[in-house]
Amino acid sequence: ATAARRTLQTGRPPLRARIDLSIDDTGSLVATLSDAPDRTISDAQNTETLPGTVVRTEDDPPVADVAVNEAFDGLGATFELLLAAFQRRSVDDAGAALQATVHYGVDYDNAFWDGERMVFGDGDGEVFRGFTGSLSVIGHELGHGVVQYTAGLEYRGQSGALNESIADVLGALTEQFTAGETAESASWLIGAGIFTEAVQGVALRSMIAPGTAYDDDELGRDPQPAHMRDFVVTTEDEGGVHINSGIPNRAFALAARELGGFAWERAGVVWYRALTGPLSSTASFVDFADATVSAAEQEYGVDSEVASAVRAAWTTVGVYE
Ligand code: ASN
Ligand code: ZN
Repeated sequence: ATAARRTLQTGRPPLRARIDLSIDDTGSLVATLSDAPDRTISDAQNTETLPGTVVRTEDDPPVADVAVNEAFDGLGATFELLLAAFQRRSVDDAGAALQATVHYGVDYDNAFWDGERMVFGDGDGEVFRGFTGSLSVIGHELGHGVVQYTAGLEYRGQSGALNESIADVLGALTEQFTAGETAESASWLIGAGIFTEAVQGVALRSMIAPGTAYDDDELGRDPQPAHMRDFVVTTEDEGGVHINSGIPNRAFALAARELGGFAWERAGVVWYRALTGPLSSTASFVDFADATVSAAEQEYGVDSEVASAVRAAWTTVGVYE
């Protein structure tokens, strides 16, 4: 006997679907239809011209170029996290195709979201290896896409630091989801392994211990604060968006560790609800903290351990007194 079943995690028809076949308890063949990513990877061939030449699309097998496959797999991992944890269908929640360009520029020491696609440099080989080598970096860049389609947090000052922090949260969750790591066992590092051996440092940032990711002759000390008393007022970096993100990053990691288990299940859901709820594009840290507390109370109850862990985390980092 055969049975065809349609189980969509979102309850909506898929834009692009895959079919998984399995045998259920009664011996029936079950066909499960689920949402699937639609990825296109292009190669800028060390120019700064976007998008570059298409080198791998969704149904293509792996190619010889490692960066292409890392980008492809990283986009897939981020897509799976968004779907499994938040029932979100791609960056726009409408099944948008995922686009990335690799080998951008010459010795280019960064990766970015340009409003439409993820773009990855190869690194200079002295300080940085290629930027596709870290799943948390890929998840971070796609995370900027999610923020763009949701709260649209303005990229300066506290709202910019929240934009950066939410990108880090989605990057860390992508890595943890893919590796099956719990909040306790996870490293909470963003960009582990993208520094060369010449650098004294483990990663770009540490969410659980901001300010400790590197201490290097060339790069200097990791400038991220871990508490509001050390909030950095600066005109650089759009008002320190990559610096002050340490404060909300630590709040997330602390709440997730306090709750235990998989971070995307409770802390992640709370942060995602806050991001997708009625949040201003110019939200401050306190505004976002309030949004997470409201989300936790609505989802789990006013007296729930989730709501109290979220309140406690914002208090520990000094956003709440
Ligand atoms: N890698 C950086 C980021 O995604 C690039 C930038 O500063 N926009 O935040
Ligand atoms: Zn970013």
